[in-house]
Amino acid sequence: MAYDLAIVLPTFNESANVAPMIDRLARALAGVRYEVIFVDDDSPDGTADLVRRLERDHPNLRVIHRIGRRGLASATIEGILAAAAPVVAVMDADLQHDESILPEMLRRINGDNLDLVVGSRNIQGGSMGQFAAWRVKLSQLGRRLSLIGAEHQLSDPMSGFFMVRVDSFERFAHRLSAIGFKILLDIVLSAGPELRIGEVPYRFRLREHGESKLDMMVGLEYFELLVDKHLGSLVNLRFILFALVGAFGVGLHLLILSALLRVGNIGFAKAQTLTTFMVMLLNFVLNNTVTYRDRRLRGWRFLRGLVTFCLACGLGVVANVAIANDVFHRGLPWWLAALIGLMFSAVWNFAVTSMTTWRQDRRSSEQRARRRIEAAAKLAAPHGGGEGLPAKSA
Ligand SMILES: Nc1nc2c(ncn2[C@@H]2O[C@H](COP(=O)(O)OP(=O)(O)OP(=O)(O)O)[C@@H](O)[C@H]2O)c(=O)[nH]1
Ligand SMILES: [Mg+2]
Repeated sequence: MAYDLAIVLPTFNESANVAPMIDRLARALAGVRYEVIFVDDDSPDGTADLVRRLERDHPNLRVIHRIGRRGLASATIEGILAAAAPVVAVMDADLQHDESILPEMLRRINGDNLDLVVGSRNIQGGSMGQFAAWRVKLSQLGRRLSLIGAEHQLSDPMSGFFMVRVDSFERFAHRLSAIGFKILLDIVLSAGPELRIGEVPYRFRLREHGESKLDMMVGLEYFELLVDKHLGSLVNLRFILFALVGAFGVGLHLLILSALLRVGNIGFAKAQTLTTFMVMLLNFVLNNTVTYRDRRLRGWRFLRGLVTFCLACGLGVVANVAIANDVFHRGLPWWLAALIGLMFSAVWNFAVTSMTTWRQDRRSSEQRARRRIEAAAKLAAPHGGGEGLPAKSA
């Protein structure tokens, strides 16, 4: 069967929405030859298993089940590139996007020869519905930020509801940042001025089942996406986060130290030592949670990481003081000497901790993979005694 349209639905814990979503698509797309591709990141609620079960009665259903991966943008990209149809619609799987405009979007993308059609809540006929006031404000702020330096002035760049032509998408897919939640903005900022865009209004609905995945990280990833798109070739995003955490630590250090000196009955040396350790611990936790969230250390690796982090930063302090002292005595003003020392230790700390504390542990992930292969071989071997799978596979 040749499809005219694919619907890509990224999911994480959306099992309660799967069946209603499929029914609504069937009603909205009567007469259209379409396939539905769920891209699920191994949801603990069994979303992928549920789709697999439904596939038996719906030959146009498919699930891409990703293990050990998370991320809305990357899930969407994989879904689009897996489509057999020439045109793909991307929607949230939580019923918030109005599927009844899909035929109009399809008519526009084909009839007006467009690359991209966006479902917009901000043009005549569209609306944010009953969305909470603070979420509307947040969305508007995001929109304003996204417009800075953009070639296309979309009315709703924060929308997760759009339709794209696959051959156009393939042209710029390698330029996508694939960071965070805002894949439409990523597309528009990556594609260049030649992208032909249309908009169709829709009314945003409230989520009825399941939980929102929106959290602080989504906001952070939005800024990462903008920085990557505008300055990606000039700056290292991880270094910027690392330096911001460090700058926050310096401010906090001064605050805690002044509080300890005023309130506590301890001398300067003790207060300074105590504050240094507290701030180092906090910096480690922040970097582990935010800067290196994709390589987050847990359990005993967290403790080992804390030790290497403190050692690296300790050496950084020594080098910082030595360099600042040297340039100060060469006649530079005190503040410039201090800044040069701080810059050096930021670069040093980042370089050393990225190679020690948060180095990509290939050996342990290889060992994990080997253990998985061996376990699978045992399962595959009849009565546990056969030859099974080879112990090491390519
Ligand atoms: N595959 C995959 N899908 C995700 C991930 N995070 C969110 N999703 C899906 O992306 C869609 C949008 O996520 P939501 O949590 O609804 O985000 P939102 O619409 O901005 O927030 P609400 O309005 O509160 O629902 C939903 O279908 C989610 O299940 C992820 O890490 N991986
Ligand atoms: Mg939602």
